[in-house]
Amino acid sequence: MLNAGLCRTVASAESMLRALSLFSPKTYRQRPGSPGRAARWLALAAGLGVALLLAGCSFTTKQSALDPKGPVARDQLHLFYVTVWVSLFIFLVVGTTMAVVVWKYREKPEDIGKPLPPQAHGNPLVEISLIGASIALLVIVAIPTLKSIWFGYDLPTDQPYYKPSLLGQWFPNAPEKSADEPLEITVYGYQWWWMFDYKQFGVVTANEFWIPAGKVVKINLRSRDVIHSFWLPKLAGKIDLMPGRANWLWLMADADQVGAGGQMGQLFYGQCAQFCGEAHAYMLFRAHSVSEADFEKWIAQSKAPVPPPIDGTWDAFLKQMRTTDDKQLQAQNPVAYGAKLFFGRANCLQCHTINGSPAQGLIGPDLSRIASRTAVASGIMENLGDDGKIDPALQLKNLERWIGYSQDVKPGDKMYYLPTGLQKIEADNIKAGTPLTDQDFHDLALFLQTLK
Ligand code: HEC
Ligand SMILES: [Cu+2]
Repeated sequence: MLNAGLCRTVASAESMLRALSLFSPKTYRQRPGSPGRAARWLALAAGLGVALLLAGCSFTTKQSALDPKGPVARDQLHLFYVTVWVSLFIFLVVGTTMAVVVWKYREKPEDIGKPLPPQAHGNPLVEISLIGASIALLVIVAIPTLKSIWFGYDLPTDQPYYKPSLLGQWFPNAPEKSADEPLEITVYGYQWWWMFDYKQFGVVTANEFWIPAGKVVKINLRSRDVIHSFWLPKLAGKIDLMPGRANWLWLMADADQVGAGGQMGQLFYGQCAQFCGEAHAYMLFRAHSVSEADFEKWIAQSKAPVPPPIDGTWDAFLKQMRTTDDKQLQAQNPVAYGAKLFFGRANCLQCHTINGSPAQGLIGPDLSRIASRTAVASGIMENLGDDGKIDPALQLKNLERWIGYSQDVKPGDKMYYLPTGLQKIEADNIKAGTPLTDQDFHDLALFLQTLK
């Protein structure tokens, strides 16, 4: 079995090589089993086609590690290029030697039928020098690799180049106890979304996070279930989030990376880079790099409790909701009706948090400021219009679709399939004769859109 497979592999490799031997001597080409002229030209055309396709690659796409915008990614790119140049050198030397030997010692018409030349062992001097050269090349790669590892594992807060990066040095409202620390964000990986916890400020967000441009940020990497990997190609990565292990990394966006200003800032795109289950490919995230002033505003706004849709306290609002008629409320105040569903029949509060409200669920993303996000469901449904701003109509459509049909958008997602998820909630509502309708999903989405 194995042998036959091996033979077949060797045979097909040989015929592939033959197909490419466009310029082999006529005698060889005319042997039985050699591919015809058409096959050879086809092989050449395929090769050129691949080369053309590769030429279409861009270095500056959204998730290109070849377009760094911060010191860590720049250092990683430098290491990458060292490796590329060394490998290219090896490739050229080996490739050229092979090409010369194959051409020089090829089978010529007059050789056909002659016995093979004597088969001898190689030259010891050449072999030892090749081993020496390989070791030298590995050392050339190892030195910048080690430097890079140390660079990534030392918070550079004491380097003049990065000053001032300690919270107290640039953030007048920094909490007392963390004034001598850099900004820290603890990232929790979930199947299949991200939680970003700014413990120093008591602010939590999900799937999109905000950083001040030009400041060192320490990112603590934690997992709530399986292994994930944090990768923001233009800034830093990839380091794993492992259950039971306290990994971390630091990153910094260059000081000029603030986009058009405001809280949108400059967007950076990232994703989970470690296979983590069914919806792994849909586990994306985004970073907004903003000016210092906008970052402070963002923190202040994120700390503020969310008011209920009708003036007063949440308790008073929910009490009032109990006595309202659904149909009437839906017609008069769809946002309030959406909130009523959220805290009632649709049971969204068991998994989601809205800051300052009775919804304090921890199973799904924090929704306190869901309407300020540029995508829904960890980066897979785009809210941005062509002008690069959040398009409210598009966002509404995305939220509606996600709430009603999340399992179509992101197969396997836990919002639907957990034992307490929407699948179960819908089944219960259907049993009670009050199934959720598309209009309900719409009103829920309208309510979420008020959470800016
Ligand atoms: C069983 C727990 C659970 C329930 C109940 C639940 N969700 Fe979720 N929700 C989740 C999880 C988990 C995610 C993350 C899914 C993903 O992206 O893989 C999520 C994601 C979301 C998102 C996307 C958040 C973002 O950052 O883009 C929205 C919006 C949302 N839920 C709204 C709702 C609404 C409205 C309800 C009630 C109808 C609801 N959820 C009920 C668990 C739940
Ligand atoms: Cu993951």
